[in-house]
Parts: sequence; structure tokens; C-alpha cells
Amino acid sequence: MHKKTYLTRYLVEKQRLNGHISPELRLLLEVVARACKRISQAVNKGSLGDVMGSADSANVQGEIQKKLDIIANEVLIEANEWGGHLAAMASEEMEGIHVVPNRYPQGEYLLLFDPLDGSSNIDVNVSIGTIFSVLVKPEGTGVSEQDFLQAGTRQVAAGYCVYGPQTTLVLTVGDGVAVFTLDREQGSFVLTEEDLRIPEDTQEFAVNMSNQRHWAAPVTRYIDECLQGKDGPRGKDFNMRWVGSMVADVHRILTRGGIFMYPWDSREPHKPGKLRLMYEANPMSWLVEQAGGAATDGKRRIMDIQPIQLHERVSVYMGSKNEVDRVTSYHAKAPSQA
Ligand code: AHM
Ligand code: MG
Repeated sequence: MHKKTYLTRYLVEKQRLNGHISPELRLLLEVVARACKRISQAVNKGSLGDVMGSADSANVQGEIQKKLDIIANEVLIEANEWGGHLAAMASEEMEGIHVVPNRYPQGEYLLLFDPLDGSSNIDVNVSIGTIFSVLVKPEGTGVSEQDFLQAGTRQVAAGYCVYGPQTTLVLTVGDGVAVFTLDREQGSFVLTEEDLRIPEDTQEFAVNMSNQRHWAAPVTRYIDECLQGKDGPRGKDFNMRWVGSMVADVHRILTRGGIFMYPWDSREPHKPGKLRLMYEANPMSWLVEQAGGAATDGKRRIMDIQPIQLHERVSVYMGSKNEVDRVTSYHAKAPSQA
């Protein structure tokens, strides 16, 4: 009989073989996975549970929160605060950091998450997900927001869980990307793919085309050339996909290649982009890089950016390496701000 590898065993073996996963980090990842299972259950209930629709509140970005945004945030906090592995957490849904209460021991890790990415898809039964990133708290007593402001290169673990036709957990601890599928009967994540690789070339792009007229010249040039297909400079036809959940779009790209873009646009010129650096772009960038892809903001490698604020935004180009390199090179040649 084919032996299944469960998440726990996978992590225990990583701890034993590579040594770079401490027992605390292993516990942290197992707890995050357990929280994702609970979120998956809530998502599955849909209209049968009291989970659909908007809550009467807005988050720090001014976006109306969905009930599931709040539920997922609470599930992650509740699951993670008592285990002794964390010092503090930060979330898209909370303005400030959540320090582990005094009644629990404090650990050395910091956890950041977007509890439910793709919120606009909740009520229409389209894939959504949880994105997370783990950092080590810098030395010193106490913990502050400043401790979170570390470049993506400092991540020690990153991943996401996509709640779609299957519930899939995708994880990196810095030695490749592993994929686990939730076996609902057993309630366990089973390893279903290891060493995921993104093809270097692609004929598929993901971008919100309705924003086209607001883009900067390098992005317009890149997409125009894709749209010209076989008749244009690229000499091949391109296909387009846009789920509207970064988690689902990036999952497709990790699985079969493609480029995901959320560029700066002229409607809000002071904002570098829509997506958040620390709990969306950084973890996804690390996964993509670990799978052989690339991730930039048009000018720099995303993971090299030194964050200035917890909720700061960034332009995102990630996926198949040759396409990311191409759109990044168009930015390098352009004189404009974006
Ligand atoms: P969210 O974290 O509030 O759900 O917002 C982020 C989402 C991404 O998942 C997705 O790629 C993007 O916003 C979709 O934006 P748009 O509404 O422009 O399609
Ligand atoms: Mg999000």
C-alpha cells in the first residue's frame, strides 16, 4: 500500500534532517495548519452557517470586512496565542500588532497573515485562502511593531491555504515548496507534491484588465505585446485568467506557470500598489522563488524591500521567470515613476 506522508511527519523529518526547523517552528506550522482546517470548515458551511455577507466594520485599509474575514482572523489568533511559540501576530484585519497575552509564555517567532484573501469571492463560492509569513523576533525585551519590519528575505517559513474544490496547503521553509491536500475524512493534510517547479516560460497572464487605462507605460507595453499574440513581437498567443483571489491565481501559477501582476496605477498615485507587502507579497514571493520563479515590484526583488510600515503596499509581478524578467526590464527602460 502506498504510504501517505502527513504534515506532522513531513515537519518532524525536516526538523530532524535539516535542523533549521526548530521544534517551536514545527509547532507553529502545525497550529497554523489546524487553524486553516477550521477556516476551511467555516468556508464550506457557506449559507448553512452564519458566515456569509458583510460585518458592520471596516479594516485599517478602509475595506468593509466580511464576516468570514473576522472569523478567520479570530480562529488564527485563538489557535496561535497559547502555544508558547509566538511573541506576536499581525494581520490584514488588525491595525496594530497582537502581542501574546502575559498569561501565556512568549516565543521567539512573529506571525503575519491575511486571514482570508480574496474576500470579494466569499459570497459567490469562488476560491479564497489564507496567506501567512513567519519571522524571528529580533533580540531584546518586549515586542513592538518595529520588530515586524523585516525584509522578506528574513522569512523562516511562508505559505498559504487555498479553500477551493480542494483545500490545499502550500508551504516553504526555504528548501523548496511542498503541497498538502486536506483529506476531509481523516481531517489531515497529506503531502501530495514536493519540489514544485514553475515553468520559466508561459503563455498565460493574470491581471485585472479593467484597470488598463490607469497603468504606467511599461505594463501597458507588456500586456499590449501579449495581446498581439502570434502577430506581435512575442510570436505566440497568450491566454488570460483572473480569479480575483491572489491565493487562487498564484496557486494556478505555481501549478502550471504564468505571470501574476498587480501594478501601480494612476488613480491613487501615492500608493505603490494594491497588495500588501508583508502578508501577501512577501510570502507569495518566497514560494514563487523557491519554485524557480521570480517576484519583483517592477524595479526590485520584492523580498529585498525594507518595509517601513506594517500595512504598506507594493506593486507585484510574480511567476514564470522569463516573463517577470521581461516586464521588469521594461520598467528599467522607462523614465516614469512606476
Ligand atoms: P483582499 O485581501 O482584501 O481580499 O484583497 C486582495 C485581493 C487579491 O486576492 C486579489 O488579487 C485582488 O485583491 C483582486 O483585486 P481586484 O478587485 O482588483 O480584482
Ligand atoms: Mg488579501
